[in-house]
Formats: sequence, structure tokens, C-alpha cells
Amino acid sequence: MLRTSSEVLKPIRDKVEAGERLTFDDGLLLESPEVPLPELGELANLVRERKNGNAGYYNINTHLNATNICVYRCSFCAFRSDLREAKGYWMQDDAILERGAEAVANGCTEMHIVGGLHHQAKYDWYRKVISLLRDNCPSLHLKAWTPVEIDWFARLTKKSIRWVLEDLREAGLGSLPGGGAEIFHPEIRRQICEHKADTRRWFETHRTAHELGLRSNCTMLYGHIEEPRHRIDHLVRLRELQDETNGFQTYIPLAFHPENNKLGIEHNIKKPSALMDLRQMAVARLMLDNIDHIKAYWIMLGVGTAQLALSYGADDIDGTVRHELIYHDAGATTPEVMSVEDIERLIREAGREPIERDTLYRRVDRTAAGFTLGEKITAGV
Ligand code: V47
Ligand code: SF4
Repeated sequence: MLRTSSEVLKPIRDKVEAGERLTFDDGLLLESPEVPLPELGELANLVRERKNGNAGYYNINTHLNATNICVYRCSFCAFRSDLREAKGYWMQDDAILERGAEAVANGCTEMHIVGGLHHQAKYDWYRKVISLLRDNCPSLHLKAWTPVEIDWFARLTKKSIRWVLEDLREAGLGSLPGGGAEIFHPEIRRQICEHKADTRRWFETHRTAHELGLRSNCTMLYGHIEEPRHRIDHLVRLRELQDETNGFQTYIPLAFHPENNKLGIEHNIKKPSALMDLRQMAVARLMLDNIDHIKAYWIMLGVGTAQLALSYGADDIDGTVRHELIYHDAGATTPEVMSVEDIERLIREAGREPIERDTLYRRVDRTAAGFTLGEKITAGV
């Protein structure tokens, strides 16, 4: 006899209601079309509201990709450039400082800094990007460099990951963004980014950062050649490190954008549908029971799906953003920047209360003179 969708979901619903952890097999079931999206969303929303109430977090931030020239060739990347390509660029001090000054003038609390690994750039240049901004724009939190870059710096300097992180923290590094995770399972990772920092190095970097007291984010790139079992494996690995360190603040599922990159073109991949995006949001909220926040990155999802995601597990939609390249190079049609007024309106339209946070999830109070930071917002209230 065929089971109804409610019967299929019942054992998982019971666990979620009792606050019990879901298994790998539970995760696989949530991925299956047997489980209708609205019911999955309702369950994820239960956890979302238990952890974050009615809050819809955002921040005022900007991006800096100081070079797009990269020694690696990840097959999904539309952003990178070769050394002598016309689109290649390498920002020097004045351009970086200009970006910092613009961010401060716009009231930013955060600068999100990632980029290519330039063949000719020495470690000191990457360090200087951080120290220049720290010295000239001290109000900005510098969320910079993924394990891919940290691993590269360790190779350049012949030092350990710990040494690099300590040195960058001394220069002004505030936290690590979530990128470079892609898909951890070797069956997929070796096909999409075989040369850059591997899964072991990715985890070593975040574990070390957490041990040093730095907080970080985590991501997963979905909607290309991976299968559900690779995605659940990825989430379980993240959950395991979080059990050890509790250093991840937020998880961001990243929908693959297929334009202008080898992976999308060679496999004729279409961008994931909104239904897939919402399922990934909900599955993550249910599997990652020990990570406080799930981010619906509006630049990548589009505004409408990001609004819906706030009822499918997400509690954060990232920031105002400015100067985003990675998604726009790969075909994103979202605006380049959003005003605070618009971001607050879209959160309110989704039935949530907009709360401006800084990178470390402290409440930001705007004053005539700028802003002050409150206590860390505690999840679960
Ligand atoms: O690691 C690259 C992804 C990541 C494509 O920490 C692509 O708050 C889709 O990590 N289609 C970088 N994705 C972006 C990132 C991020 C974004 C927003 C917030 C935070 C945070 C982190 O972008 C890369 C890769 O997984 N990416 N190319 C593409 N064609
Ligand atoms: Fe380079 Fe990063 Fe693009 Fe990979 S994703 S090619 S490491 S810029």
C-alpha cells in the first residue's frame, strides 16, 4: 500500500519535534521527491523559529575581489582570469583604499574579501590588503580569505596554517567566509576543483581558525553534477566539525550558476529551480542542528526566492552587498546592490522582523555619529 507523504515524514517529524538529531538516511529521505516541499518547509520553519524566532537578519557590507587572476581553474568558476587575458585585473593600494573609504561612507560594518590566487602576488601583498584596510578603515570587520587562499599562503610562506592565520589575525583579519567548500566528497571534488585545497585542508583551516577563536562560515555548491548522497555527506561533515569546535556561525547553500564556465557549458546544466533552492535551504536547516544561522544569499537566489527562504529554514539574507563579481560573472541577474530600505522592506514583506547585525551577529544600533554594536544575539531566543 502506498504511504501518504505525512506518513513518510512522520518519523522525521517526531525526531525534529523532540529535538533529536537526524541521520544521514533521514537526510537522504528529505532530499527525495516523496517528501513534498511544503511539508519539508514547515518542519524546517519550526526549527528556524525555535532557533531565531521571527528575526530576519541582514548586514551592511561590501565585497572586494582584489584580483581575479588565478593559478587554479575550478570548472565552475566564471570569475577567474588568466594572466594575460583582457578581463584580468590586480588592484593596487589606492584602489583598495578607495573601496574601503566607499564602504565606510556607505555605513558598512563588513568587507567580504576573496579572490583569485595571482601567479605573481607574494604573501605580503595578501597580508597588506588586510593591514591597509585595518589601519585606514578600522570600523570595518574584515571577513577574508577562504581555506583555498590560506592553504596557498601556507605554500607560499612554507609555514603552517596556524602560522598564517595568526599572522593574518595580527594584520586585522576578523573572520573567515564560507567559500571553497564546493562539494567535499572526493567523487565530485576531483571533477570540479581537483588542484585547490582539498577537503582535509578545508577542515584543517576552519578547525584551526576556531581553535584560535576566529569565527567562520560554511557553504556548499549544489545543483551541478553532485547527487543527493554527496550533499548529505557534505552537511554531515560540517556538522561533525561544529560538534568539535562550535566555530561556524552560518551556513550558506550556494546554487550553481552555469553561465560562462566550463562545468555549466560542458554538462549543459541549467540553474537550479526555486523549488530545489528551497529544498536545499530546508534540508540544511534540519540537518545542521548545531549551526545557529542559515543564510539565503539574495544575490545568488534572487530576491523572491530569498524572501520565501525566510520561511524554509533561513533567518538571514546576507547584506546590502556592492561590487559582487563571482555570481554576476556566472549569469546572476540580481541587482548589484540593495538599499537598507529595500532590504528591510523585503524582510518585512516575508513576515519577518528586519534586524541589522554585524558579521559576528551583534545587533547594530545606528546613531547620528555612525553605529554602535550591542551584545551577540543569542540563537534560541
Ligand atoms: O567557493 C563560484 C561559489 C563561492 C560559482 O561567508 C559559485 O558569508 C555558483 O563563499 N555558481 C564563493 N557558485 C562565495 C562564498 C560566499 C558568498 C556569500 C557569503 C559568504 C559568507 C560566502 O562561490 C565559491 C564557490 O563555491 N561559486 N562560482 C558559480 N558559477
Ligand atoms: Fe580560482 Fe577561486 Fe575561481 Fe577556483 S573558484 S578558479 S580558486 S578564483
